[in-house]
Amino acid sequence: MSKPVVGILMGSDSDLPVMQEASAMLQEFGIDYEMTIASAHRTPKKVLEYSQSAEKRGIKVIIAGAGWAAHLAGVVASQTTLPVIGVPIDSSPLKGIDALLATVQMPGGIPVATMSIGKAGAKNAGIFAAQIIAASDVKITNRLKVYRVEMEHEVEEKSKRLVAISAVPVVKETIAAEAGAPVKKKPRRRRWKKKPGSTTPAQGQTA
Ligand code: RP5
Repeated sequence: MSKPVVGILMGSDSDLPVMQEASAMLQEFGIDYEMTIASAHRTPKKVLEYSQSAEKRGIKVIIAGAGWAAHLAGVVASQTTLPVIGVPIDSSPLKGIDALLATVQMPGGIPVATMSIGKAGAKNAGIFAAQIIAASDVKITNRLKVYRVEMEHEVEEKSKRLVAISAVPVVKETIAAEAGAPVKKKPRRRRWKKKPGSTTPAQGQTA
């Protein structure tokens, strides 16, 4: 295995189910990464050592995920000029809003590229790290392009399945019309005529 170019940090092992989304994307693009637990509050020395040595060790991007008062990404960013991607994790009673604000609200001068809360954010962190690596690696650029095309096909497949099972006629007709197919005429509406002297309307007669 070659040297890792992306470092994934997380505040606790309880963050792993979320942060695995980031590593899965890096695997998909064939990017080598390392993963470890380091907490800005519980193991601050480790965070400093990791961030200060990352560049020398060949790391190009750091992804940092944490929940609650999530200072991890910001502290890492303060110790390195490598790009830092922050993932707010929804592990607290505030469902990640606390982590989002703690990660995104960096003072001017020390940026953290903050993703959305939770699994989607971790997934995007993996893709975004690949995009940063791709700026100087055409192989990764091409893999990202293939990924986009595959995603487009997947959505189209889902759309076709949805149309097939759709029970709403107007949707089918609109789609058929857009595809150039003849649109079925709407059946004439039944009209009801009141029988003379009756309060109940008679069926099937036109006015
Ligand atoms: C944060 O506290 C971690 O990132 C984690 O999301 C949260 C809870 O950690 P545990 O109590 O589960 O270890 O620092």
